[in-house]
Amino acid sequence: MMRPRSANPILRSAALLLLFAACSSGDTDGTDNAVTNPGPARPDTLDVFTPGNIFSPTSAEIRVGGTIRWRISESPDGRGHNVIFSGNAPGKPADIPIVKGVVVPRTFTRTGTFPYTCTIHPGMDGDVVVR
Ligand SMILES: [Cu+2]
Repeated sequence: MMRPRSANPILRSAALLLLFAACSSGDTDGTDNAVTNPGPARPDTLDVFTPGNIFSPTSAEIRVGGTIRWRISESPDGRGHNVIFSGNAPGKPADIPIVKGVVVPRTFTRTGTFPYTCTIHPGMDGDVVVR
C-alpha cells in the first residue's frame, strides 16, 4: 500500500508550476520576456545622431557583436561630419570619412571603450562602450 507521503513531491512540483505560471502571467508589458526567455544571443543595434555639432548619445553602449549606426546629417556649416577612432585597441572599427545625409554602420566584435571624434568640429567627441 502506498504511503500518503509519497504524493508530496508531486504536489510540491505542481505547486511550483502553479507559482511559476502565476508569475509568468503577471507579465503584462512584455519587458520581462528578454530576462526570463533570452533565446539566442542577439547583438544590439544603436543609432547615434548628429543634431548640430554633437554626437547623440555621446556615449553609446552595446553588446559584443552589436552595431552602431551613425546617422550623420548635414552639419550647421554644411560640411557634414566624420568619425575618427583614436588609439589602436583591438577591434577598433574603420573610421568614417566626411559624409552627410547617410547612415554608416560599424560592428564591434571586441569588448572595450572606443573613443572617437569628428575632426572637423573641435569638441565633437563620443565613445562606444562594448560590454
Ligand atoms: Cu562634425
